[in-house]
Amino acid sequence: MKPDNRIRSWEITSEANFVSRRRFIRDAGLAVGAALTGATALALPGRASASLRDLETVPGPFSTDETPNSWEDVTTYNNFYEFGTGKEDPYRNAQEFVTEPWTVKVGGECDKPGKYDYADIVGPHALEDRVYRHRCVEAWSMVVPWVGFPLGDLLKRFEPNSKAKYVRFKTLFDPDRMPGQRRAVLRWPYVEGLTMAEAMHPLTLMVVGVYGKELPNQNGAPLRLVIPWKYGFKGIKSIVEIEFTSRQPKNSWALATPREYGFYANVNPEVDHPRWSQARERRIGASVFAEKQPTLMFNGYAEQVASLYAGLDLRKNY
Ligand SMILES: Nc1nc2c(c(=O)[nH]1)N[C@H]1C(S)=C(S)[C@@H](COP(=O)(O)O)O[C@H]1N2
Ligand SMILES: [Mo]
Repeated sequence: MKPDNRIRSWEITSEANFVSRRRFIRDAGLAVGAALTGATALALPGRASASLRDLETVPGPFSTDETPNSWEDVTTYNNFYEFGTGKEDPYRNAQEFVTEPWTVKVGGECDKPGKYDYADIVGPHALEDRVYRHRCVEAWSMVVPWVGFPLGDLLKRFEPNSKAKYVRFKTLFDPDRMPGQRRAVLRWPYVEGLTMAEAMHPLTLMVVGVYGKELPNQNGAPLRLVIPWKYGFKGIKSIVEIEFTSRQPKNSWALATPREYGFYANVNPEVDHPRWSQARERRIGASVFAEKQPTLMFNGYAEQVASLYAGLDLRKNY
């Protein structure tokens, strides 16, 4: 598997920047440093990367060669409403979240339903490094070096039957452990869904880590989805349930605001959100003087996924 001294692409780019940026911030003072780098939350307390386990990984396909965002961008600028609605809230509020033991209930239209613990879910799969573009519906983006394995390889093990047309995912519901769930900002638990074709697509990842380390809580520990051609909200975090269904499942953002968010949520610069344009995006961590950059059809993964939507009206099916 991975030789111990293998250097991954980001280790010579972002991690090096990360170290020098920290030194710079320490020397220059937080306010000045944060203003110049566009970085956020650099002085917040929390679990350092050093306390997260290193994962044994192999290089995976489909990685972009764009420079990954820093560890700090990826782990302090998050959306995870179970831990608050502010971008730094997940980092501040998820540190004490305990993800061991972790059980996933699998059911619906399949021949191998059951309760599987984390080791059952992850154990048989080789963990891959995949650097993906990550585009939030709020018109910002990052580049993230995820660690995971193809979701389809996992789903096949549960032997979905011929009635399985969709897969539905559910996040943990536990307001004692997820303080954001004490407020009705969304209907809890968070739910998401994919068509079987989307779920089985080789780009779709079950993610267990980032930057070669196990997933920090704020990024959706211990298991979350990443579907890189869709808006970030499809990437449901802290998954405890997987269900194969014959009918299109509801998803949290479409339930909350159906006029604004649909089931598909494919990144599409030509279909605006009712309240803002989706044509351009702000790259987190870029200079505060940088221009927004153009958003790419299917977030730049059109070659791989456009055929999934042949004949579908993407304006209606947003
Ligand atoms: N359970 C759950 N999953 C979630 C969210 C959430 O609030 N709750 N936010 C989504 C949104 S809007 C985005 S952009 C991504 C953010 O992932 P990141 O914080 O790892 O960048 O997580 C998605 N998954
Ligand atoms: Mo998002």
